[in-house]
Amino acid sequence: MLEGIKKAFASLTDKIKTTTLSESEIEKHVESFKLQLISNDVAVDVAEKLAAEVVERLKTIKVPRFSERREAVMQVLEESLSSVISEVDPDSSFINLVKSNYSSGKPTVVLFVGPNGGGKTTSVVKVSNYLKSKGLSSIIACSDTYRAGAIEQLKGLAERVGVRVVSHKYGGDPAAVALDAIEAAKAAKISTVLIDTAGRTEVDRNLLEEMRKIKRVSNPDVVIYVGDALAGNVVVEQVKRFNEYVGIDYVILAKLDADMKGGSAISVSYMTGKPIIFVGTGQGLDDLEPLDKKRLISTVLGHAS
Ligand SMILES: Nc1nc2c(ncn2[C@@H]2O[C@H](COP(=O)(O)OP(=O)(O)OP(=O)(O)O)[C@@H](O)[C@H]2O)c(=O)[nH]1
Ligand SMILES: [Mg+2]
Repeated sequence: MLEGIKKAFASLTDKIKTTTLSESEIEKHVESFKLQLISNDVAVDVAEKLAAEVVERLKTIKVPRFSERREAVMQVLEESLSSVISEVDPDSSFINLVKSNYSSGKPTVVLFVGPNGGGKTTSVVKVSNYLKSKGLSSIIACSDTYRAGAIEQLKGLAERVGVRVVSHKYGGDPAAVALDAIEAAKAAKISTVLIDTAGRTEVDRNLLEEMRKIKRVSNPDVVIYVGDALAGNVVVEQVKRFNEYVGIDYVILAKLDADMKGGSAISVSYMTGKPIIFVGTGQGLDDLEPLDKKRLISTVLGHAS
């Protein structure tokens, strides 16, 4: 996982940790570091910002001894990475919102959107499972009435975590399914309604209009974009477009476990202003984790705990 960017950071550290280098030597090494980041799907703006910060901060390091210099370099890289990644703690944001809505008698409505095959349906069920682990109930609306097999897939996954799915027929109105699920949640005092939707691309006008309609009708408290880490730079562009169309609050980056490069995890929050709330770390329904910024940075810098 994340081998590409790990390598970029490791080779930069190797080159600059041992001796005190001239400014032009540092700049040369950082330039090749920047290109390595870009080739591992780090957005160009983010790679440039990281490179500029690293150069700036390295100039201020004046420690002659090897071990101290290595530590100082690591700290520079850590701080630079930290300035571009933004996390949000699901427990203090999302879970707290669910709890406070519940205590005032209303369900929290969460709308999941994203491109085809990004990981929405799996992530919806994972989030339901996560809520369950916090003692919170949920119901899922199958608002993908479009793709063949979508209802059966969702029901099959939901059964594994014991959560109820509200569905209509294929070809039905996805917004009506969402409304039904919201009514069912109110009647049964269920704390959260998770709305799974059909995959769509940012160029498909009809499906984008439909997504807007689902949002208008269901009036969600939270909108989550689910994207595929393997899509790299494409994720950044898609989050921006989806945000323009429907407005999103958080990103779930699925399939991080399979991502050999790592650029989207580093770039997406900085480029879009939307924090990553969870990352998908496998196909199992427990494979969902809050983005732990410290751990991500440790992993990238190769001293994971
Ligand atoms: N390795 C890995 N696979 C994942 C992860 N999340 C989802 N997948 C797999 O990705 C594939 C697509 O996932 P879905 O949840 O069906 O994606 P979707 O966005 O609902 O797809 P559509 O409804 O067709 O748009 C499935 O085979 C999932 O098992 C993850 O975090 N890691
Ligand atoms: Mg789906």
